[in-house]
Amino acid sequence: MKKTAKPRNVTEKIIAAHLVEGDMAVDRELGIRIDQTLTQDATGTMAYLQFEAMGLKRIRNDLAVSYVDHNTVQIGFENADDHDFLASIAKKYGIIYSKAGNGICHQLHLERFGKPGTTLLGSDSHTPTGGGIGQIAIGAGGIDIAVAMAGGAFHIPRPKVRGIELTGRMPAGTSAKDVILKVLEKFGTKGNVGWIFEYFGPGVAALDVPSRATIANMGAELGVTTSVFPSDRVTRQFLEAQGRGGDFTEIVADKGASYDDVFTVDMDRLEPLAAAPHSPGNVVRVKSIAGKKVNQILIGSCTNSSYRDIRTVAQILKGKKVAKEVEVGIACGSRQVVEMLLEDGSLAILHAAGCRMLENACGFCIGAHMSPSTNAVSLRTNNRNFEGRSGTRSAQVYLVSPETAAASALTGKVTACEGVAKVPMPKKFPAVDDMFLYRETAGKGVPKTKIVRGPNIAPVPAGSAMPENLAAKVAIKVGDKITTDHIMPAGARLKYRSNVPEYAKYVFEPCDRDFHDNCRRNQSEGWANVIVAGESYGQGSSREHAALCPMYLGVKAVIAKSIERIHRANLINFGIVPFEFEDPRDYDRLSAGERLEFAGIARAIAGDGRIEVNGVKLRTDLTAREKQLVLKGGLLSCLN
Ligand code: MIC
Ligand code: SF4
Repeated sequence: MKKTAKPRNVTEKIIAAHLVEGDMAVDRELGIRIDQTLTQDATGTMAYLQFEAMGLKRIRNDLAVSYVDHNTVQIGFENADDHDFLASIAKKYGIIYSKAGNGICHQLHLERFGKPGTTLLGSDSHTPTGGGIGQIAIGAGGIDIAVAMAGGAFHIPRPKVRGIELTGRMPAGTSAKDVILKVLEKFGTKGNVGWIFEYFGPGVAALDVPSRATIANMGAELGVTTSVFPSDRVTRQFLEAQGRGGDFTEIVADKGASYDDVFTVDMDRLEPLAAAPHSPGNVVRVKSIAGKKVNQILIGSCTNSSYRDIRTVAQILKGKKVAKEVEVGIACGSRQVVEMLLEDGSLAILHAAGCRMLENACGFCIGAHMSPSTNAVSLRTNNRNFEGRSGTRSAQVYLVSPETAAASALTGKVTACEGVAKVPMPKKFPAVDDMFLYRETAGKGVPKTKIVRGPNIAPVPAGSAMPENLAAKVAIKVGDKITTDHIMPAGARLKYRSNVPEYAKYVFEPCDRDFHDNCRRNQSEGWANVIVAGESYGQGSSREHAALCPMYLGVKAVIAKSIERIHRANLINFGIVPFEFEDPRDYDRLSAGERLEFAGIARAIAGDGRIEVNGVKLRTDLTAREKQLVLKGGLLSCLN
């Protein structure tokens, strides 16, 4: 009898088509080919310095785009110097460059470049936004992007695929943001490492691409590898309207395809939700906080800045004024969005309602501006509300849908939206591409280009090989759910991203201002440094600086109850061992300042990853590839 192929889900199809190392049925780690890469300026400078160090003439993947959207405030010379550096690198190596003001990387990539069925690797944790268009789109550290641009594979743990079945239709006043908040309510921000969430079911067809992108985007908060939607009729219409019908491929799960687990969201029963301070996983009903006085409302970010989102807000605010005491700011995701809002009169509505129109950039989302006042309540449509990320430690930030944000703007209090007309997907989106540079030399480059390097661009520091025995001190002991915003703060410090010695001065600034000096002192006395942490260490961003700067300060190991995916990969890429406690209760037995003797650490890493230190049993579960990275002092040392 003829053997019929096993039915496959969308994830399996795309990964199988890109597999270059490993066997999907048996191996722990898979190597996949990367078609497209994206960087943003805050992580891009390092990625390109690392790419330069590889000595290639041009990029080797299909498409690389360098976006400038994070550091656009330009107080002082640093940001502008970085932009010049990025532009010159792009020109030289065949990368498309998106100028500051063009928009937010994920929104722009979805509109202009994302292609169903391809792989996308981005130096930003919200790269999975591309899952909304049927891409396997993954966030990673800058050095992984550099390797992918050089044609190298990217390694992921063999995914477990959770099918998220969408049934029913969203009730009035709810939207995609409420769907992903529902998923976050169920699965939280920890414990999802290694999973891919794939959306399926009858409810999917009713979601337009921007809504799918919102859900895939904020899947990053779950800590999953990525999230993905099928590429279907809706995807085709979106691409055709973008003038990119040729980029469409249908990718849907086969009949009878299975998942490792299934969770159903009955959208008929959805209600407006919010993530309360200080975690995207802290989900509450909007009803339960209704009437709370609000000081600030900010709409935008890569989660909710599409034409669909801002047009919805305009419909709610039409002919009305925002409440007198509330500050309302709106940042569109791209110039295409702005152009459409100009054309259909939405911008005039928002202006007349009393909104502050902000630049098409990350801006408020990363605390680069618009910090709220002391103890303020700020309602935002972005994806993260970690303590202090807004720039104001005492602020209470709630994450909500654009519908809830707009309804609340009118009352000055948390208010659920009772309903608003659905924004029809435009038949045609205008191509507003003039702030993309070097498209004509994409993939080829202009080799003679001189790289512009201002004084803020410092060389990438090198790692050191793991010694046979390690004498270390616990430089800091932190608790559970420490985010990369705690480890390497952004906001006012963001401008030092291309200058590791300077940026390293602020490692753990929100937790312990003496961390840098303590590490330096330990280093000068011949000790290595160790970080001790609780559950889910390194949540949030892909910023490799949260590993690179500690490496620069002599950190050789992190000992935690658990470590999140991207951060774990970044630690390994910079030669820092990610240890976990065999018995999490032993966390209580280690204290800050304690001396730790790692006898035979290199042997343990090369072997089964187990070691006993000061009577505490630790383990690190590394693949053969990862062992090499840690032993040699990181990825750059292995490449050179
Ligand atoms: C974020 O949302 O935290 C960021 C800023 O976009 C980061 C990247 C960075 O730290 O530069 C991310 O999500 O990876
Ligand atoms: Fe930018 Fe915020 Fe999106 Fe990060 S989450 S890419 S800071 S808009």
